[in-house]
Amino acid sequence: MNTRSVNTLSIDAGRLLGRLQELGRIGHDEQGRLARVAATDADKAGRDRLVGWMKEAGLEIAVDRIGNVFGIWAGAADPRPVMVGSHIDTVVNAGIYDGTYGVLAGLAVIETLQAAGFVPRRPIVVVAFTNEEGARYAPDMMGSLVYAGGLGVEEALATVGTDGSVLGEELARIGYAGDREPGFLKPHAYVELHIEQGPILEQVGLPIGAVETLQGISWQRVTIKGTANHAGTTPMSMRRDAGQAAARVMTFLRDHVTRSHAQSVATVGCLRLEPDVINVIPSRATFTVDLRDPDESRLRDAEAALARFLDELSVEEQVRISVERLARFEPVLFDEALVERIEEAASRRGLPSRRMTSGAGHDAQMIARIAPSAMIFVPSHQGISHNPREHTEPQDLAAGADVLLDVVMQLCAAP
Ligand code: HGY
Ligand code: MN
Ligand code: MN
Repeated sequence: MNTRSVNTLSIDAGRLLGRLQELGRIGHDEQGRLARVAATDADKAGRDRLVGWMKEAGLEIAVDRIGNVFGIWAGAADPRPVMVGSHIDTVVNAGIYDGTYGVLAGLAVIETLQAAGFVPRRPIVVVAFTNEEGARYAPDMMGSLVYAGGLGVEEALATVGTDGSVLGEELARIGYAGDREPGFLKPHAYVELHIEQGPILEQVGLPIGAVETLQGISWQRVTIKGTANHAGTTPMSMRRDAGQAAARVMTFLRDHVTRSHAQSVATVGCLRLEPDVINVIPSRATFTVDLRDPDESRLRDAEAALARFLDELSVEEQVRISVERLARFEPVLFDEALVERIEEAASRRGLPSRRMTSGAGHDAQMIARIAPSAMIFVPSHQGISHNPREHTEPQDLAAGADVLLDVVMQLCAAP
């Protein structure tokens, strides 16, 4: 089998869709929300199901020390594998496609090539990286960051979660504290297929995005300490209200990014007030700030503007403010030759595509540190993601997987 017949093959779309639905039913919480949060029992259940499918495909299973799971189709001449994959951990109240689609489509690519008698020049590996979402342990994209050498594995394993758990203990508890050293496979290339999670492809009516860049990400946790006092007897002028101060930060962020540039975004996703009682002025506010921008200097400006605002705020509101950095990743440029392969593969199948920047963080941005990497996007209905209403049309899911198939075949056939 060689590349001439590269686009006569197609993945088994029915099996891919069935597995997406099946995995989407694994890991719901007591409120019925999909929550395969990293290193929880729900995550274990999803991992176990994925490993089962990998074994059925006859792949060698490897797990590294940060819990990244690899399905390896070994045996080729050249030792450096073509790597595909993404993550299967989710946020809370997640959709069923974010991450999971890239892992299951990667597995489908291997199964399709095996069934077609394709003999790859290189091993092909499908990977599910640990803790891409960062919902329990910061930073996000942690498993791929450790794999790429951007974070020490011991430091990562010692990370304390939002629930007080320790990642290394949890990975051991769920049976995924592996023995391979992160980075044990040096990819020839890494291609990640993912839903766009934004509105662009659907708005412009295109089935494929060739992702060439990924924006910068800044995560911080802010703690504001004021004074608890009586909600009824304390005059407004005498309050040291941590809740009011937090509210001013939230509106400052929105005003700052909307004033500065259409592409900048700011989110306060977590907010906790203490003592959280209706008639007590909050003594403490703890919240997270997620700032993102495709432009590194603009992102730095936003961080600096926030820091200045917090200094002024602490004086005006007579509160004490402390900030903890949780994650900081500069914008990433993907491999130009790989992006062109994605565009060409789509075009050969009659699928129009456009170049894009990813608004979301992805494992590809970390693996880009150690190997040529790029991403393929498919449309998200109404741009919705991190939400059970996340949806991509079956024909778009199949088309994206076929483009991945063709790119992988090209990479495995070329010297
Ligand atoms: O935060 C992100 O963009 C990704 O979903 N972890
Ligand atoms: Mn994702
Ligand atoms: Mn996500």
